[in-house]
Amino acid sequence: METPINAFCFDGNVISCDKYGEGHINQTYLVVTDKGKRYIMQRLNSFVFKDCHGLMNNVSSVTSFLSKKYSDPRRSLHLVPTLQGTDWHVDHEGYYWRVYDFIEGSTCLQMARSKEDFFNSAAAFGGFQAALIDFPASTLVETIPNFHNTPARYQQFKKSLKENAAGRAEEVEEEIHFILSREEDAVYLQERLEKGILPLRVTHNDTKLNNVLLDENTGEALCIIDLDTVMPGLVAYDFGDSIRFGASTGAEDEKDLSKIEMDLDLFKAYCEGFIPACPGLTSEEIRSLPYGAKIITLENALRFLMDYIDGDTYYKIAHPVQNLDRARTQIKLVMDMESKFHEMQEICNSYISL
Ligand code: ADP
Ligand code: GN1
Ligand code: MG
Repeated sequence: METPINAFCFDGNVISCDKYGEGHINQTYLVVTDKGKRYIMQRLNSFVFKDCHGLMNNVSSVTSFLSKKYSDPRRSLHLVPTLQGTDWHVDHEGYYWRVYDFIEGSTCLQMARSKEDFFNSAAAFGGFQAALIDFPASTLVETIPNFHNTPARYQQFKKSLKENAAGRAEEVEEEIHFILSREEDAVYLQERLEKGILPLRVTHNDTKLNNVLLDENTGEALCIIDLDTVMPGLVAYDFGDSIRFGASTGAEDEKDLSKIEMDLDLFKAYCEGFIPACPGLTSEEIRSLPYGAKIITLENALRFLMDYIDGDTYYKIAHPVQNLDRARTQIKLVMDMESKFHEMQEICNSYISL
């Protein structure tokens, strides 16, 4: 793929530009110059994001809002301008490109090394909520409509089953059955949102552990990254997605399902970091957190399985059954969360002040 390195104001001459990171969506490159400066350059996935212009407006306003709140430049993402002075570049094929300063001295984890790592990531995601509490939410476009509307995901899933585009549905009947058997459970959050019981906040919506950078020396969280899905949402989904990914005892695509569990100690550590850092959570919001964990895990199981059935059109894959492997870990996690649900509720509810 041709990369538009001449479009951006890099400090020095570019000496390398290589694929980088573990994200499932965008094409990410590490750019290095002869002055030793490093950058993250990304081509947005226009299949996933239909309104890249609106998305970049969101990212541009959120990053400039956050950079005013933090004196340390490593605490927020910083967009590098193009030679024209814009925050992004559109190439001749219509693809959107952006460049961030590389956050030096940071580390990005695929799995927590300790409870402290997970606690630190939780405090950072809670702090992200706090930092955006006065952000003008109405200026944000919805970069993926109904992104975490789980009942709407079920409708998409059923459509995919009917179309069976890659002819794989017969092969995964057991997994399909599991997803369909939990359809009623999936409405809990959306229903409470529609009834006005749960409020919308400006949320991140993709709170995986690898979307936060930690200080490589102290392990403290430095910066929340991957702001493509920052939009109004429910706090339970942000909480839940972190649990889904970071409290799992195995990788998202682990083939050996006996290695997959939701670790209650990690769950507890996340609550300790996240709940106190989140400003003004209502009792209903706190009560909704364990549901967030289960429902977003179910939603991810559905989305991975749907992509497998569709023929792998959405997520990047490294081998032909990776989406199915991912769906299976998520199903195992949902079952494990169901068996631990009462304990999860007790831990969360202990934060409700009487
Ligand atoms: P995707 O949407 O595909 O997940 P991300 O924006 O999360 O893309 O970026 C992919 C990876 O690139 C991250 O997981 C992280 O390792 C790295 N990364 C992204 N931005 C930066 C940055 N500013 N500094 C250092 N590493 C970064
Ligand atoms: C994608 O971009 P990345 O890899 O951080 C996806 C999330 C999924 C996640 C599963 C825009 O996140 O919704 O939960 O993969 N992002 C988008 O790992 O669809
Ligand atoms: Mg990411």
